[in-house]
Amino acid sequence: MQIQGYEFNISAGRLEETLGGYLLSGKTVQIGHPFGRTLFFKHGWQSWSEAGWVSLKESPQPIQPPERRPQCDDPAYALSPVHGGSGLGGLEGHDGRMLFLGALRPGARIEADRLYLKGICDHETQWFLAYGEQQEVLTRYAELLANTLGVRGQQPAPRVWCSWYSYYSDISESKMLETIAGLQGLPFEVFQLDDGWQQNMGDWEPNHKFPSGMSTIALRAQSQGLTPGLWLAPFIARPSSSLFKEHPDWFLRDEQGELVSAGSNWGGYYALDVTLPAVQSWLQSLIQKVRGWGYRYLKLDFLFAAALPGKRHANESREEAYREALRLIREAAGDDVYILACGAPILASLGLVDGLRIGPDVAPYWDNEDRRVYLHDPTGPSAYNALRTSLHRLWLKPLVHTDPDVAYFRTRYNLLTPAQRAALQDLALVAGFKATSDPPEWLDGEEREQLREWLEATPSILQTGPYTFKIGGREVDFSSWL
Ligand code: 9PG
Repeated sequence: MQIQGYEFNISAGRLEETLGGYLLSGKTVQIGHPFGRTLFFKHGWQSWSEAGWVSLKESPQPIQPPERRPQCDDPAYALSPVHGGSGLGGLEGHDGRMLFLGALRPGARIEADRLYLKGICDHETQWFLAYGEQQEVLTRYAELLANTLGVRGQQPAPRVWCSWYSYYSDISESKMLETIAGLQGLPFEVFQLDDGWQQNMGDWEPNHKFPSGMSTIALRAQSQGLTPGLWLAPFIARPSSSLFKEHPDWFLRDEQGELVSAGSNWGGYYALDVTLPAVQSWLQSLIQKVRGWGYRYLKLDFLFAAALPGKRHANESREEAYREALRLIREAAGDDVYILACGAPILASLGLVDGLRIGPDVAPYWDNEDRRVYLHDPTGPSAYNALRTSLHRLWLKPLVHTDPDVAYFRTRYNLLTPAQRAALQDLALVAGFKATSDPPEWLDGEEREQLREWLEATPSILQTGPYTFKIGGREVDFSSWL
């Protein structure tokens, strides 16, 4: 059929017109297109997975080394010879507009080659098909997703201080109490402890560096008007953890009964089978426990692990299993707890979490070329990788708070140029989520003042093109960084 002057050959169960495009239904749908080896809008599976335009002229290259694949993108498709993405995707047409296909439920794959754009799902679903300007089709898709998956994060996102991108896991009670004290006079709303407080991945109890227990930090933050925040990775555990040793049968295995690896850092770790009733009650008590310690902002990380391919106790699709586990967590946390999902399958998290990390980790340096170019891995920590993927996920803004990761104000321990630091600061403004990890004592007077002004500012944000914005009166163009 003809759409916007182009001939597309559509096969789908049903097709009906909707505002801005068409609704298709079926487990698989296929659109023959006339654009040849054009650009493909790839949308990676989870927070850290690549999102951006890639060329169909080059074959997809598997991420190296293989052990890293489970935590980079959907490992089910790590070796796919065809370009693909998760949930949604598109092709650039001859006139620069976009042929777009997006599923209205989680669990779908989009594939593209020089002849077809395909949608593949393990269950019946509806799809939105459109041809138009990138901004318009993505905005319309977000509206449709809001109806099927729900929306959270309507109030402005909180301003967060997070311990990761300065101290990494080298945190302690005394250091954190000092940091909280130093934050006085800076308009933060959340003080979030990151990785480094726990005994082990899986054993979510304070380690020896937090001798008075986790409530101490929470109380001190609160007494200074800050919401206490805590990082945890509820769906994973290391083999050295007591959790794993006591319950090896709680962990996800493949058809052969072998444990499914969830990733290779920390000497490797495994994923819980979140459909097991015993695991579900363990998860709920974990969340109630940290709530009891006083934390009201939870950065839940490595969430993809619950949706990895494997054989589960309950016969649900993997993204349904994940979504159900998130629902149980939300129920245990209560509605007044802010949940930031990180390393999280994107579509399957919508409607259940308040904030969503939309890119890989930033770093105080621009590129991670060894991994990005030679190992075909665009998910390594770097300002560039974070900026690129986050920019291609801003269409999610009407559905959830979109977290592009922290911005830097410090020059200490930082290789970013002033312009690169400014790009990350602006990215946070356009994404609507402001966070930093800069310890106040690392900032000189001028840097502290810049941070304060940035935290206080509430400029109007107008998107004028895929990569161009008006922030207040200022024109900002991110395309020169891409
Ligand atoms: C804490 C960090 C921070 C950060 C998260 C997440 O080895 N890896 O592939 C790997 C990927 C991401 C990652 C850490 C390790 O970062 O995004 O903000 O919370 O965990 O460990």
